Amino acid sequence: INYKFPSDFWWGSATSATQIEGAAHKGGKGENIWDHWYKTEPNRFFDNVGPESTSDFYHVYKEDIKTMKEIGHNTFRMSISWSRLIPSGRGKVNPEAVTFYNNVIDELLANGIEPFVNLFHFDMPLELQHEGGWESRAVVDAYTDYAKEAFRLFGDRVKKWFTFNEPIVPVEGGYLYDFHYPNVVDARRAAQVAYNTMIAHAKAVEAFRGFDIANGKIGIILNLTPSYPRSKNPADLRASRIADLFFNRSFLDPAVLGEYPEELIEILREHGQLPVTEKGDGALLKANTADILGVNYYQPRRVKAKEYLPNPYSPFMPDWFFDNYEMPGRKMNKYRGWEIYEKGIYDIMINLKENYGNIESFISENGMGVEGESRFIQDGQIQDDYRIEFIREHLKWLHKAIEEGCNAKGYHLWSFMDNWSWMNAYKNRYGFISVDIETKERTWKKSAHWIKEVSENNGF
Ligand code: BGP
Repeated sequence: INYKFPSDFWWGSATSATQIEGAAHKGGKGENIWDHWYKTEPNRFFDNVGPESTSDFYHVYKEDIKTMKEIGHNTFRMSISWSRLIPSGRGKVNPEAVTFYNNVIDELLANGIEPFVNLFHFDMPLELQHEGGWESRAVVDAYTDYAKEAFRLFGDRVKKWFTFNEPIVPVEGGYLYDFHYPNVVDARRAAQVAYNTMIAHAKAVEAFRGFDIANGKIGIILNLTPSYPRSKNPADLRASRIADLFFNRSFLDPAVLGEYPEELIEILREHGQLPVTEKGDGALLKANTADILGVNYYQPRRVKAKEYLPNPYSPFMPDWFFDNYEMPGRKMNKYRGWEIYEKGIYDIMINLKENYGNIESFISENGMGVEGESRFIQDGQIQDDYRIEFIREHLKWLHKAIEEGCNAKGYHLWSFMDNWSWMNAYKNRYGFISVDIETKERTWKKSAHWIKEVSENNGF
């Protein structure tokens, strides 16, 4: 074995409630923005497939958890659906949801798999979105109550908690670039959404500490996309620094260091984009930094200085400061259209070590989406050698980071099985396990056999 990982390394995979549970209108679940958006604009979704049944985890979780054990998982990342647990977002708890999540958690533990539980994966309860979603401080309070309810119900068994998955994505998708509901394009409102999400995070962390959960840790999951400049010339360097401020440090700094970067505040102030704050927010953020950080990494961001200056009369956008840069010769995942740059995982970890107190972290998502994956079926199995190579090359860089003292504790593939994804529905397949979307039948891909061996040997 050339690459041996620490003996307590976490091997697992990541999922989210909306993407795997299905039963969107069953078991007493309330509607969230995805159920609603699909109902009103089905054409936005690939193949007109919505979140109604997805991979049916709600009904077949036992079988899936058995498979997780068989492929060597010792951890599993899932999310709780807010609108399943508390159908209108605040108030009454749904007893069927409590039973469901209790069953899942107990089944995982009985199989020696530690649940990593995330509270929010893009799935705002519809009624709260109608109240203003993350633009509203009342919604922040409703989220804090929901988080408390989850800690109270499941904190005796769940020890790893996460407040949000990729909180920048609802900001980009819902308030800047029109790929999530509510399809607003307004940078100032986006800044408010980002800020209030961060306040919700800090309030949940504060509440968590009040529960005194033995050995419990709480953190946040961020999609960190290292921002690489085209060249070392000052204009390119500035462009990449500002992209980093907007898309990484806007959450990373307050979550881990307890404060926003000065330069980001200055830019927003200069352009009249500062969010509304409340007295005491600064102290709240400072006192409630994360214990643990999940890192989702798919692809880097490459930027260059702006070619044409933005029209000063057009509405402010982060893109005023940089252009995306298509580096010649970069390696692409041609089945998904994303760049593959394995060393990015190492650069992220070194940055966390050098600038973020070497916070305990792990890869909470990394993976390779493939469109039309059934074309790789041979002998009844998807021969996903490309995925094996993808994972292996990323793990090599993670291993190097660990050898150099980075505090990286685990690796979670996106995803355990093929699942429904936001606008893309079942277009991009990510799983170790393939799912027939008609019959819901599961089949191991070649990578499932491979990860079983890697996890059991704790290396390769
Ligand atoms: C991440 C999300 C996941 C998942 C993944 C793959 O950003 O946290 O929920 O969807 O991306 O993306 P896609 O399905 O669009 O290829």
